[in-house]
Amino acid sequence: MPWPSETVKDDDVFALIDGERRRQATGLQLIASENFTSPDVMRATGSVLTNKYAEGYPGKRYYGGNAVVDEIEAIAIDRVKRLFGADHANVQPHSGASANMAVYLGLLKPGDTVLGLSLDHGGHLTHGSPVNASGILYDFVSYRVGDADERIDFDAVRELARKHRPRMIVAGTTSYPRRIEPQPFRAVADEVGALMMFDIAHIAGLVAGGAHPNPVPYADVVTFTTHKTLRGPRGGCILSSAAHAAAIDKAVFPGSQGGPLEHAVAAKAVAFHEALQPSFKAYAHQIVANAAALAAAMANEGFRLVSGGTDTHMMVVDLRPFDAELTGKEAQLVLDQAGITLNKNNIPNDPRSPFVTSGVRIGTPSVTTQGMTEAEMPLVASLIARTLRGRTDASVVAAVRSEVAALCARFPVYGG
Ligand code: DSN
Repeated sequence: MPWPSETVKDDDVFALIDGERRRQATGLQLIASENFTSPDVMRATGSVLTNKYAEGYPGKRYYGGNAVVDEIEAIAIDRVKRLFGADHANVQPHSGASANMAVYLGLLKPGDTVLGLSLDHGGHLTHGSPVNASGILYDFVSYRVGDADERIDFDAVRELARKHRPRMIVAGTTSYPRRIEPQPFRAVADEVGALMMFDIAHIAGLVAGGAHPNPVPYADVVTFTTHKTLRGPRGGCILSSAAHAAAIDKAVFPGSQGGPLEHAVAAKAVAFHEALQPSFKAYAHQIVANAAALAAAMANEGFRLVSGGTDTHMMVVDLRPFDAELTGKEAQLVLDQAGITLNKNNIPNDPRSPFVTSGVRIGTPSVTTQGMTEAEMPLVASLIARTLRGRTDASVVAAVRSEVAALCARFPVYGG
């Protein structure tokens, strides 16, 4: 029997997908964790591999018919190991959160003590937030950024580690604009006999492109998502030393996942291939150059950059010096109307709640994929500032919306 869609077209969903394509193409996409993935990555994601069950690993599956899938997954593993110089890779995690939970399941016992960066200082939900399974099942102790410089305070990390003797120390962030050297984390972990996990979800593409130090030689385990700066499909990945390989694989399947999404695994393989090309290095460095230029331009417009700037693909912007009344929530809403997409974000020690916030987070991976360079960043900053200054005047917001569309038309994603 044929599929109903051969005769009854699903105009509702496909019209909406087209609307989203238009939104992405005509607005500025400044969410630091997003990117425009390649047509080849999307082709693999939308392939017949979505039809296949493949519980297990290459050569050891619970279902027949996996000869082709085995080859695809083996290619993905080989490529990502080469990309990051890792001993072992598991490419099956459905997301970054799944990857992190699998690491905890594989290497910790419930109730073990773990150090992680506090969510409201730039950490991730899965680094021990009390509302997340990580914080419910494990005894997370949070470290924070320093009050004065808003950077990770390694003396404080060491002090907490000496006091709490964690089983694991988690490095990595979701809204922290500075480079993170892996060696100081390794030194503290060694001193107290802890494992070290580095979650490079945000910076995986920068690491792959040589624009951020690679923690793989220092960490016991490295986790990441494949869809942020790495520009692959939505998904997760775990790298580890050979010593932890068996525990990690067992924790992913059968420990916490069932059938892997082999269409996503194939798309990850495509993305790893793209990231192995010399041009990806230039891309990664351009993301960082664009973020530096945008941060400088934002400062010129009267905003305060948390920690004074950025070394990566993102910045966290304190709105209060620009306008004490303006919240991150209001900024996100009005910027959306102007075609500028970013997210509200707490700044360290924010007096406002995470639903309101005093800041926004801005990233440059998407606009860099579109081909924008440092030359466009002052205009981007001025479009943001004009919208926020004129936020109660619909004509200002509409005028910015037109300029945003004109700017994006000069840099058509997917060739227009
Ligand atoms: N939601 C992602 C981000 O935006 O940083 C992290 O999982």
